[in-house]
Amino acid sequence: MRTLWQHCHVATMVDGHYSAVEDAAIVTCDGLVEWVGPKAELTAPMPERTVDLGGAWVTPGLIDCHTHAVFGGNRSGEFEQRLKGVSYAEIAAQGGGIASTVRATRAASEEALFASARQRVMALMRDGVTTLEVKSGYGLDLASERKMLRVVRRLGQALPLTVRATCLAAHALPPEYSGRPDDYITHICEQMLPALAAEGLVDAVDAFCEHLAFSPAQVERVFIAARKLGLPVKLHAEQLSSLHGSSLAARYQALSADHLEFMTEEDAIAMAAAGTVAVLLPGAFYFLRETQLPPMAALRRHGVKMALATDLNPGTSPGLSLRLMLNMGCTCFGLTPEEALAGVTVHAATALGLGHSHGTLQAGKVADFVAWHIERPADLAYWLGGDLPKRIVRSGQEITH
Ligand code: DI6
Ligand code: FE
Repeated sequence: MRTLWQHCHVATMVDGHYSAVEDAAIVTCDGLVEWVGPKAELTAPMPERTVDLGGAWVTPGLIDCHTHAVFGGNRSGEFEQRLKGVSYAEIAAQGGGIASTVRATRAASEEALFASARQRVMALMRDGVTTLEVKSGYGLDLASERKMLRVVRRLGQALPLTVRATCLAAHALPPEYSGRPDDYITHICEQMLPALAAEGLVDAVDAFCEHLAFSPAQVERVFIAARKLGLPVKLHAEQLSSLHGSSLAARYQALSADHLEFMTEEDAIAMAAAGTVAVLLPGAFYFLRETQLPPMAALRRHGVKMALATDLNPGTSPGLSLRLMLNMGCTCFGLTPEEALAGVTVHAATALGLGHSHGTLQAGKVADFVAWHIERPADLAYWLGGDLPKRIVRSGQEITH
C-alpha cells in the first residue's frame, strides 16, 4: 500500500548533512521510500492512505552500529570497585572484566541470553533505533559463540529491527588457551569462523587489537581468514594505546575502525583513503573516565566519515540510549549536533555495509524513519536521554512499543 506522510519537516541526512526539507512530505510504498520532498512539489497520484505527522521533524531511523548487547550477568559490582579506585586492568587481572562476562555467558542458556538481550534492545528501539549491530565475543569457544550469534539472529526475527551479526571471537583470550594466543587465533581462523560462516550466522568479523587483547599480527591472521570467507572486517583499535590497528584495518578495506582515541594522523589518512568509517564510542570514554580524545581535527581534515554508537556492553559502556551518545559525542568529543546525527544515520549505515539501503531518507531506500516532536534537529543531541515524544516507522509500518 502507498502511504503519504505529511505535515512534517525532514532531515534527509544526504551527504552527511541535515539537508533539511521544510513543509515536506514522504511517500512510502512496499516498505521503501518512493518520494520525499517539499509537499508543494508532490505531483504523483495521491496514495490511498495519509498520515498527519503533526509538524514533527523526521530523521532516518537511528542505527547503532557497535554493540555487545548479548551477554550473561552484569558487572555493576565492578563499577562500584572502579569508583573506589581499582582500575579496569586490575579488575581484569583478578579474573574480572571480560573473563567474568565470558563465564556468565557460557553458563547462560540461549533462552536466558535472548530474554535479557531483548530487554536491552527494546530500550534502544524505544529511543528510535531501527537498525542494530550486535557482536559475539563473550563465548570464545565454538559452541558459545554460536549460541550468542543465534541469539543475535533471533533478535532480528523477533523484533521489528534490522540486525547485523558480527563475530568477535578475537575479543579476549579464553582461559583454555592461556599463554597460547597464537593457537587460539589458529582455532578462530581454521575452525570457528568457517563453521559459523557456513551456518549463516556472520555478517562481519571484528577483533580487539590492544596490548591486553591481540596484536596487529594476530589480528591480520583473522582478517585474512575473513577475506577467504568473503566476509568484511571491522576492528576495535587504538582504544587504550596506539598499535596502528586502524591503519591495518584500512589495508583490509575494513567497514570501520572503532574507539580510536589513540589513533594518529597517518591512521586517519589511511582510513580516509580506504573509506573505512571511524566509529566513535563516547560512552566507553565517559564510563572509563578516559582523558585521551580521538584526533577530531585530523579526522575532519582528512574527511574520514565519523559514526557514533553505544558500544552497549557490561564492562565499559552499559549504554541503553543511542540519543544520549549524540549528546556525549558533542560534549566529550566536540562533534556538532549535525555531525552526531550523521554518525547514527548515514555514516553508521556505511559502517555496517548498508549504505546503499539505509541511513538517509531518499527515494529507493528502506522506509525506516522517526518523526520526533522537537523544535529543531539539534534537540536530538541536546536533551540528556529521556523519552522524547516520537513515532517510529520501520519498512513503511508504524511500530508501537
Ligand atoms: N572494548 C571495550 O570497550 C569492550 N570490548 C572491547 O573490545 C569491553 C568489553 C567488556 O569489558 O566487557
Ligand atoms: Fe566494543
